[in-house]
Amino acid sequence: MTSEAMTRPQEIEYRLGGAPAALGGAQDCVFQVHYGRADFVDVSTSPARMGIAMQSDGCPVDLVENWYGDSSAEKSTGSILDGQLHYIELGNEILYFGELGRFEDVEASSYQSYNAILDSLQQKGFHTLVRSWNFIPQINHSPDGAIEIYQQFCKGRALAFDARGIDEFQLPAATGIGSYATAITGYLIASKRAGYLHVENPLQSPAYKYPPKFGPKSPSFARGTLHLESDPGRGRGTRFFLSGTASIRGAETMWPGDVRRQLNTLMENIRYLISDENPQLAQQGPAMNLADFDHFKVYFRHAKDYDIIRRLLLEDWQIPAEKLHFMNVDICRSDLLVELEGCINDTGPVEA
Ligand code: 3EB
Repeated sequence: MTSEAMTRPQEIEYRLGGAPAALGGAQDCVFQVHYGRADFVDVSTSPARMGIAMQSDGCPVDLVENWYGDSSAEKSTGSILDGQLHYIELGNEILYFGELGRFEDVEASSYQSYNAILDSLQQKGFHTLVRSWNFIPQINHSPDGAIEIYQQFCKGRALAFDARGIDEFQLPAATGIGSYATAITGYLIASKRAGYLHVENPLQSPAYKYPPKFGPKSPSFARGTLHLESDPGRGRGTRFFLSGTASIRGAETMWPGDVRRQLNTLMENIRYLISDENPQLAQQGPAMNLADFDHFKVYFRHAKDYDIIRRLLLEDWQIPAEKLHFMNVDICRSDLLVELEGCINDTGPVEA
């Protein structure tokens, strides 16, 4: 057996909703994402599984992400758009996964996928978009004379939100990042529950207000989404989904070509976003800090930058090695070298 075959995948956990396991709420794993070599969808297994091709030639990726939900919640599954997208509905929570766009006609196909998801959510009564992940192959490529693939995707996605009358304050936390697949894939969660707050960062322009030089339609996402659990039977804790965060101040990329300074700037962005200095968070539950994160995913453009990024995160930012998960992929602006996202599963009780 090769040493690679003996290595076990790293694992991370997310909750669709419901009480944290620590409070004794029974939880089932209903969905798994396998970050590694290949793109695939398998709805015949339990949990349903999806693979995302995030492994470059130089940087192995073997990460399993487990999504948990209340065992007692009623479950129903199905698909939309002729099986292009699947959903798992679990009481007040829902998760969609599959193809979010095709490579032939990125804008139209992304519009179609998002439109189908938003239509399905509306029919089922899910009013709150919580978090989405969008994996976009050849993200910086401009087909002859056209805008970049990422900008085409952003346009299709934004038009779908516009068409449904979803305003900017309802946009979820998100990631939009490169991949090695042949289609745009991803997953998205939504909820019927109250207590979700989409958060912006005063250090950064809201992405949905980026000027047109970054693309004809701005990216549709919030910097983070906080959930304040107010139902005493469900734990009174908070969860925080951090969007992909890069070295952007205002709307501009800071420190092109300098990966150390980009990492420092993006970490300052995260620290400020989650701090009580952020006016949106000052009155919302317990203070959060970097040590509360359960994991970070670290996307980096150049394989050669892995060592320096890892060392800075461990030494300067004191992030424990086991919380870090690295993927060598392209990032939505060609001058961005590194981007981080993460999740806080439970910051502890909300003050009464
Ligand atoms: C940025 O701040 C970096 O298009 O869904 C981060 C998170 C980024 C989400 C998306 C893009 C997206 O603009 C890029």
